[in-house]
Amino acid sequence: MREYLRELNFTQGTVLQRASTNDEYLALARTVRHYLMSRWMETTTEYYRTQPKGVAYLSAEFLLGRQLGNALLAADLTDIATEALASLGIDIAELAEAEVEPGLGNGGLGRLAACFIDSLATMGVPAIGYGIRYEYGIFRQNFVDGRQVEEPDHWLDNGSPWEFAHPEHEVTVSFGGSTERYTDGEGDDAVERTRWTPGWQVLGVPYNYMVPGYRNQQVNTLRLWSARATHAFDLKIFNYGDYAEAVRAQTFAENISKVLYPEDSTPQGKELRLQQQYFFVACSLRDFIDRLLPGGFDLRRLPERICFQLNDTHPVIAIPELQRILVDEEGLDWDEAWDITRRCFAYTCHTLLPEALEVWPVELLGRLLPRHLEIIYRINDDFLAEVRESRGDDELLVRRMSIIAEHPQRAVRMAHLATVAATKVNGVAELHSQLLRDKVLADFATLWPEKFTNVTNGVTPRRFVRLANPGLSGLITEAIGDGWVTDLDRLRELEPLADDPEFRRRFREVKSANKDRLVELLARRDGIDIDPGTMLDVMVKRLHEYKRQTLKLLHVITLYDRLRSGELDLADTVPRTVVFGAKAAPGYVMAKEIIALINHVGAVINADPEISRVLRIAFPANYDVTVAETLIPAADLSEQISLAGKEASGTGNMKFALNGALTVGTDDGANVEIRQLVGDDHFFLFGLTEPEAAAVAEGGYRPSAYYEENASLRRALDLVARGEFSGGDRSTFEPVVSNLLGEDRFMVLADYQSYLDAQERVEAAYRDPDAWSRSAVLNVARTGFFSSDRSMRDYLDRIWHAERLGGA
Ligand code: 26W
Repeated sequence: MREYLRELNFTQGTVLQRASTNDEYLALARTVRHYLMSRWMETTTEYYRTQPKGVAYLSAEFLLGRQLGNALLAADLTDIATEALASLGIDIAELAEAEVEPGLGNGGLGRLAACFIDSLATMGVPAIGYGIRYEYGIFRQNFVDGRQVEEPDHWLDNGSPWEFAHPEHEVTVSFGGSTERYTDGEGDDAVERTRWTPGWQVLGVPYNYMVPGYRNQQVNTLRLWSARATHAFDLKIFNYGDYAEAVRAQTFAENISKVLYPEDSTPQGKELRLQQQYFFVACSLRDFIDRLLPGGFDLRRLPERICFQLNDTHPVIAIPELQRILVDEEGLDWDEAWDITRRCFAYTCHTLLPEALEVWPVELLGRLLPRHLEIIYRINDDFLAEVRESRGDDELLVRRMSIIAEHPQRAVRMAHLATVAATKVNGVAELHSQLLRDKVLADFATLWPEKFTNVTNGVTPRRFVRLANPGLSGLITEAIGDGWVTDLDRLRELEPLADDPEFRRRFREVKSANKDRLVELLARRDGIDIDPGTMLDVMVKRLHEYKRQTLKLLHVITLYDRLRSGELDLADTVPRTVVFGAKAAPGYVMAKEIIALINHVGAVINADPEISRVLRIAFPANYDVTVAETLIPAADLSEQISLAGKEASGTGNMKFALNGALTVGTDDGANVEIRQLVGDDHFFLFGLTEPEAAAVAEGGYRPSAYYEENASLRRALDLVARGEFSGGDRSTFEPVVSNLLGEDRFMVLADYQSYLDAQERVEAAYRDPDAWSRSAVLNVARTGFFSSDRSMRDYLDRIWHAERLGGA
């Protein structure tokens, strides 16, 4: 308390009586930060002193969510802080609302990185996260006439108490220019080398964030890079007297870390994005070599000290960068350097969609990073020679496997580069890893079967159960003690309690209180009115055609249609609230149309006085980590309905199951493993399997056939086509309808009937609250496997072979 007041007075420069909520928030954040500081320094010194093998998680995205609650929890200060503030008349919950979450990621991949660094700290693994400190994170979503409008995310505006800038540790990063061969040394010692003369440079300033382990005295570091203009550069121009040009140059440099690209799954091939990727990776490698290794360290031993984990292809340019450092700067010969480079990297693939695999046009890469392009060519030449040697002169195979694509333009396939270089390549769920081996990277898996492995994703139980669901956490702890927070397998001990009527009753009480919290949030935040007495049916994730929000919507429209026609009896229908949360990439036209359609359908249904008693749609704008934390614990039903073979893993699916929602889902991604663990009786499976979907596609899929044969599907689509949800205008949603009827790349129509049947089973099950809550409790008890702590153990065993210090 004394600490808090001191922060308020001396750092915030205000007094209790006049402090704003933001002042109060900042003061508390600084107090907690102060408390964690000595542990942070100790952890860092300990790593430096013992020089263990560690992990550097390279990721263009870290979707952290709010920091305060997590820091208080990790430091075990929540109760003390709550009481102390209460005695000053301050409501800690209100103060926590002042924090703007750092939205430095798009979705699953960025949130996964955040879960992983939490687990690494909690497990005492020597690890550092490296990424970009975007000045603007993921855009804020607004709806105007039901259509998505993007606004910039000024997350730094009110100050960011969790970061520590270290301009004195700036790193210089070079771009452009040209390369030349030269002879180094004389006579017998002479060797041919390459010199890169860059065209321009920028500085990277590191910002450190604490990553506190859960009550274990460990605090790891997340280091995010911010771009600055070089001093020399602008000084020179200033001296020429061109002030405006100097300022322009500065802006140009600082643009690199200005904004997170909101594209998810469809890389745009933009130059600035490649600049971002090389920028953060070059800073991170330099930083690791110069600052985390002792002076004079022999880089030939680098693989003994570090594994650089590549979070998708975004940081893959690190591979030629390390090779360049070893060959051009350290003077190692190519083969020795390549052997070292290969042993330092591992690659995680997060997708199955061919269009999500990044490629960089040779023209662009060569202009921005001429030396790296040469290195990539050499890597490719050596690699293709290896392929020819082991597989004979199969030119088709060579062309398929080449790091360089020739069509539609010459381009570097980053996934191939990563696969060739990495010690290990992993997918993010069993099915996904299998499909990587069998399809996406099949040629590589044939050549190097031992390179491929799986690590099923996980989520941190600290944020997504302990913090987000205090009610359920209390109930669990009362039953089995609090060891589950760092050992989630112990949730198994709850299994017998699923048969205890009293435990189930209390579980329902918790769920119902969580719904009340959500109702309150949606009313306050969005002015949305929902009934906590209804089944809460939730689909939250990025808007993408493969995730099939339209399938959910067709179900809703069918319910509406049947209720209206009297085919379904209002009095005998299980009341539901269908909640959507989804951002669309700003350039993804179809996704934005689907958002508009959801909102328009919602407006019509919610305005119907009769039907809205049993069916409502809620689509709060700007779904983010903060909303997820209130929404997920309140959910009854979790929608995981991607076309089988398209969702690499999903991680929302895990969060819902762990919070006692039942899943209606396809046999896709980690759904497969969830269903295996919870059992078929507690999971609503529907839809084509991956091999079935592949066979349908092979045989020539005709969506219109389903339309013609299925009357209720026809009625639902016709309602949209006739303008029922667009004030009679038939043109508004014509693109959505004709896409479904004409192409339907993700087989929404093929799975429609199966989905409807599954939803009937859902409804029947929900009518028996006691049986439903039994299933819900079993979902919690049986999904401890999905802790990101377990994911980290798998990475340690299968990929990193790093050591653990202390830790839980
Ligand atoms: C713009 C280029 C680009 C390409 C791909 C940006 C982002 C991506 C990612 C691979 C998209 C992504 O977030 N993938 C998701 O990763 C999650 C964590 O592993 C999985 O759970 C999701 O299934 C997968 O879609």
